[in-house]
Amino acid sequence: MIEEERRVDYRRDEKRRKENGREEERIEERKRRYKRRVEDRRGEEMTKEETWPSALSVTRYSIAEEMERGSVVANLAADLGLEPGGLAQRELDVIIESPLRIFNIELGITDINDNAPHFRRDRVELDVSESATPGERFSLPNAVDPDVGVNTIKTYKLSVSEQFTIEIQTGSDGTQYVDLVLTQSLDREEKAVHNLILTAVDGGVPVRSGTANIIVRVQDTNDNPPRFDKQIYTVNMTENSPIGTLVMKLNATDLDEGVNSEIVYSFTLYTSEKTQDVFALNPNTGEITVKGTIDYEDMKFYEMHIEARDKGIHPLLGQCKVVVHVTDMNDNYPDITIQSVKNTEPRLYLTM
Ligand SMILES: [Ca+2]
Ligand SMILES: [Ca+2]
Ligand SMILES: [Ca+2]
Ligand SMILES: [Ca+2]
Repeated sequence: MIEEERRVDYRRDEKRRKENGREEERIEERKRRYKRRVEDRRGEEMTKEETWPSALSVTRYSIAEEMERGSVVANLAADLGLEPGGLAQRELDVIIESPLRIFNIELGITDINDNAPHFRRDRVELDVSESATPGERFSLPNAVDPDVGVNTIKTYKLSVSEQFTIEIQTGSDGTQYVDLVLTQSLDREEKAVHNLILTAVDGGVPVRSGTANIIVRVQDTNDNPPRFDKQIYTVNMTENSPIGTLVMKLNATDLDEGVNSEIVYSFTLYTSEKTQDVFALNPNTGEITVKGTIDYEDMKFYEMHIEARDKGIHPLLGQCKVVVHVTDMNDNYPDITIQSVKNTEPRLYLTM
């Protein structure tokens, strides 16, 4: 184990030595080149135009001698109009007049972490179906940070969520792409909107970050049937209740949204024709009203089997039963009813 570490250390040191060697060679070569240039020009009558025909502008700085170490001389990037990305390493020629000498100076310019990661769109709305399956991915915007190296974007973080996480993919050019990944099924009826915060973090010291609000709107699917609050409703009705009398109003509920929650009521096939002649059911309001004669002597009770169906593309339904008990109005008193019977001579019936 220790032996292994030593070997790694040795290799690292050797690599560093090689790199240093190469660097020294480069510096030596540069020194030789500039020595030749200075010698070539020595003795010539040098004017600025002749010496630097391609230099369109000359940037001069005056530096007082014995300036304190670490003093800021100039903002070279701003003066030369350079982007931070192009600043990592620059070669400069420095001319000192009388006597004329030219120095080539290589400046290593250190980027400072003065930019925070920034999202071009700080609010993103995503529509995700309630029926989306865990593992589904949705693209999120990435942030930009004009700094370079460690000072640019390092990673992304997502606020705590039970249903979502992020996965970062790195493109061939090093750009990071962020995917929102569903980790758990959604239920619009439980939570219709998820507010998430995506944070881009850079690797600078101190760390800087930028955020974007990710608003996930859960789109409804028809996953709830209409429900009645009871399976059986019992109603007492007196016989001969006038036509139009309200028996009851059904009120099934459906937790879904829009047409997925709109309900249509109807009698099922288990409701007899006779019952359907006596009672009317409004398909939209769920109101049951009297439409025929309720006669105790004819029927002591009626049974209506009713279904509520939603208007979803794949409709779901709920069922209930309404039992109407007919109460006799004439328990103790004789009653005379005159009935006209078709195609026969009028007759008088006396019923008790
Ligand atoms: Ca930065
Ligand atoms: Ca649901
Ligand atoms: Ca529904
Ligand atoms: Ca739903």
